[in-house]
Amino acid sequence: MKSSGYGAAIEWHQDFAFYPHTNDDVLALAVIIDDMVEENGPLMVFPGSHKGPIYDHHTYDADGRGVFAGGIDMEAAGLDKSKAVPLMGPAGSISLHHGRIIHGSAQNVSNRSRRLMFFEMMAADAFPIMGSMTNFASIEAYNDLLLCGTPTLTPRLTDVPIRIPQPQPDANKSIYEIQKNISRSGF
Ligand SMILES: O=C(O)CCC(=O)C(=O)O
Repeated sequence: MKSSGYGAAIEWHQDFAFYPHTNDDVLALAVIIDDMVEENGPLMVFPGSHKGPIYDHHTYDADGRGVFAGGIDMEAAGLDKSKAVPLMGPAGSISLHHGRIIHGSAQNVSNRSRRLMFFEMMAADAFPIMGSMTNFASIEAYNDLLLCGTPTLTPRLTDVPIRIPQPQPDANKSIYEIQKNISRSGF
């Protein structure tokens, strides 16, 4: 949610960097609650970037010690943000983005709010390796969340790029808080 006038930017990142899975059949569905226009900080994506690498999402101190900061240093990564496209539409629309796609959103500089509700989902056989934001109490609790398909105890392992999001700054923080550790904003 971004309030009118000051809702903060979400720095460029890949969801898969937060929660690598055994395969990349992982996506996020966003329900657009307020009309999404250029001025209120729409979600922006780099088309095709879900087929590329997982970029470094760490920030480093003077001694080179890194901490997961949940965002990409765009300059260091050689990424040009003019290549990103906004996902806009009237309230009630949805957007879908792949877990590996580079995305982010600028500050809300308009006089209207910007609310999006995300549902993040994966194939039944894509198991989190680390960093899942949902704590599953048991395999039954995990299976209860299946929308379709068959529960399995056999993860599908595919050749996907992975980085481990460790060390974490602190447990149970929102993306806004995690990204406060980023040394250089991409917006
Ligand atoms: O709210 C946004 O603009 C993006 C949020 C996002 O990318 C995330 O929570 O992973």
